[in-house]
Amino acid sequence: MCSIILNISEINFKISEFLTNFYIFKLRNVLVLSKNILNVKQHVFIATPATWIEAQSYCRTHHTDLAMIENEAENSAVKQLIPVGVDVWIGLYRVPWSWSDKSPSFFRRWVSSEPNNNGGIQNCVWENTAHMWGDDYCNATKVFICERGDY
Ligand SMILES: [Ca+2]
Repeated sequence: MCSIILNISEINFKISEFLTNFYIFKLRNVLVLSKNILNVKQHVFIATPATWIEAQSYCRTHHTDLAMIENEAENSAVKQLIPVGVDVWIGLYRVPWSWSDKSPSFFRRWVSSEPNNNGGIQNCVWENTAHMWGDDYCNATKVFICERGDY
């Protein structure tokens, strides 16, 4: 039988070493511990403007769903696809804030003035080229980001 006794400062060092060598993030409903920032989803920019519902339908037919952004790595991957000055639909909607597949949303990245729910009916979410988010009318037409992935 072998045991290792560490004092508190050694334990703190081990924990900080652990945290700098691993990433912890939520993927769907699972907490993932990884040596690398995983991005198992592939994101696809769709340049044809559509309402949020039309965009969701298109993504589900041709890919997996509208982009559901659950961590900083996924937000960066999506941002890289957005043309400068363009807002895109992502798969987030209100009541309460949920992803397109009805999973709860924990990661958010709102513009400081958003969500303002203008008129009380801005229930769908766009992302801009600064990868910040806002709400808008779901029947507004925007280009959009689909995702596909095995999860
Ligand atoms: Ca708004």
